[in-house]
Amino acid sequence: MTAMNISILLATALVGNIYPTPKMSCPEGLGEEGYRITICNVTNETGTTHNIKTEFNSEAGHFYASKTLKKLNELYNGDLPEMVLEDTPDILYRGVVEGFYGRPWGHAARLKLMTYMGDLKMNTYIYGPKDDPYHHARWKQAYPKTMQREFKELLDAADRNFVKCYWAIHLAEAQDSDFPAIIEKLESMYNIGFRSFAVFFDDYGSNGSSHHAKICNYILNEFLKKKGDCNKLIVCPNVYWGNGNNVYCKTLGAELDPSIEIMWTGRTICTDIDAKISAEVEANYQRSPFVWWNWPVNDFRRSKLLMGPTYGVEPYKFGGFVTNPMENFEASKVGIFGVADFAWNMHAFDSRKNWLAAIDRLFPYAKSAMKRFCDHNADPNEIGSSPKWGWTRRESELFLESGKSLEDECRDMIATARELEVVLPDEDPDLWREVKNWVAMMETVGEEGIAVIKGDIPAFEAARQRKKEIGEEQTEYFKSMTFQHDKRNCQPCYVATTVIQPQIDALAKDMLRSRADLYFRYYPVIGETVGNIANLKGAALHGERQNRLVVMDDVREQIIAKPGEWFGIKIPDDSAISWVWANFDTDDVSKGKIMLSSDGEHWVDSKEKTNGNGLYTFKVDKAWKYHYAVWVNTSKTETITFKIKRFNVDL
Ligand code: 14T
Repeated sequence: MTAMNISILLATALVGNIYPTPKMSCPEGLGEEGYRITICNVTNETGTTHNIKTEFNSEAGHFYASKTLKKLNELYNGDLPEMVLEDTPDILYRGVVEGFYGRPWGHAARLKLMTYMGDLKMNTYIYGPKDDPYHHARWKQAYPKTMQREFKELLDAADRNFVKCYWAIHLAEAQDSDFPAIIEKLESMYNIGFRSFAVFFDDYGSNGSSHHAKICNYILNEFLKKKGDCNKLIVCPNVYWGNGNNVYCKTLGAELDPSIEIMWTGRTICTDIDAKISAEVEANYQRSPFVWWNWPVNDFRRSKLLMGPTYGVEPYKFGGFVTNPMENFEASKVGIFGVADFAWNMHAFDSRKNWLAAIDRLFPYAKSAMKRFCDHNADPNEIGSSPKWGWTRRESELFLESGKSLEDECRDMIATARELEVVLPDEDPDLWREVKNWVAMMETVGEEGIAVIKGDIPAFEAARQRKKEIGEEQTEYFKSMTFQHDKRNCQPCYVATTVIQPQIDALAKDMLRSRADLYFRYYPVIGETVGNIANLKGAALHGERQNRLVVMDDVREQIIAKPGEWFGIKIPDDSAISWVWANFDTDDVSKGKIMLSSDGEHWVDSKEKTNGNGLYTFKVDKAWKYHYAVWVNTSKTETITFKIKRFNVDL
């Protein structure tokens, strides 16, 4: 057979069926990990013989060719068509960084991950869970014997799947005097069998980039080069987000040996990534960014599972691309599937197709149920929180596109949850252990929805009670863990917070309008705007609660305050103000005053001044039990005009 380009027909058959999506042809060559499969069919009286030739430049290429061939065989039921298929990855380092806070995955999960990564042609795993004391807090200590044994097994599994298994050491607090201890620890990891090393400096005390560069260059020259059989050193800097246009990043970029990779999470810590900022970072780092993508990690909001589609990264020539996943390993497979596909073939990446294919492949026993489940578990922003930590992900898209009524969807949520409650414990016990409270929550949200649609107050209250119990069970589970950071973020669990729950809440509020006692039980007013300024009224200005804050954010109206007019925030009697932050667009507000009160009748002058730029910020002694903080126009004659950038009080 003469070499030919794969036909459009064949391309259509493969795209969306084989993951990561093959390239079909590689005009620039196969590269290190690429492969070529040539199938030539000979038919005679006895039948058809498939002559299959595979070409590659490395054992990894061979491994990937065999993975694709296996899939082709499944797809065509053994009856392979003639083809020349060329395929090579876009990104050299593709994989997973176990870099989250909270309970580390554990050995069994990691072993499964190696096979999963091999299947998805990912080649890089970086071990660096924050709560492994031997990685961070007590890095100088050697691992206990059992963990050493587990690492050996993990390294074997990684080898079998052509995964480079990195061990990361967290050295944010290391000093020059620690150099011998660093080498000693790396030596012990080398002896266990590691040949790939990373150094992290994130989130803890910084000694500055020159010092960080010095440590890494030292490790490179005094350890890795001397060993001679290790992979590239990967570094996570202390400032790992932003465009790199700062002294820390530029110095690191200039002083770090050019062979060392520098990690980067995007413009912020959890974020979409566009090509423009990637190019800026490349210039400042003096090398292409190695992306540590904080998706689908949920350590900052453990109440939500992030199982929605992968999207939001613009193609770029990245040095590497690894996903930081959830502590829920099984649930993370959906996101890992997306990242694997993107990192292999960025331009062909189809977020929706990839997501649906991931669910079909991962959960063949409950395809449509799991689609609904993932659909409603996608956005990290729980009820009452704001997206300032963790960006917004689209949630409940399949529902929105379906044009179904809320009632129908609620019924399906109930039915789906009941199906999963029956199927998952047998079919996928590991997944079941991770998600069972979220499944129960989906059922209960459905029940709450049906109740409010019918105007059935007792059923609504029963659903609310059950939600509380499920949430408490999840909180207890988090509390029972023994890891350092698990204690910090013990949250309940939430489902469908972005699309479904707000619709239910709106109906519930309508239903409870004539029942003030119930209304305020389920929808307590946590902070409210008070005052007498004519154009500062209305529900839009009600203080929104964000954890311990009551906030008026980004009020758009121009406020016109005549002499004696005032506005501010009132919080309930059972709490007390501990901090006031009032930020205005003009310092004209300094002609007025911030006043405090416990009862709304007796007022004290806070005597606080602005910073000269329209910002008041000061601490309040909680013992005074102030429930009001307001700004008053105390001038006798002058009308003061301003906008509120933000006015918040801490409880
Ligand atoms: F090093 C990094 F690239 C990075 O992302 N570090 C941590 C990471 O371990 C964590 O999983 C991730 C998502 O929460 O974000 C970083 O951790 C932070 C960063 C913060 F600014 C945790 C809390 C913060 F306030």
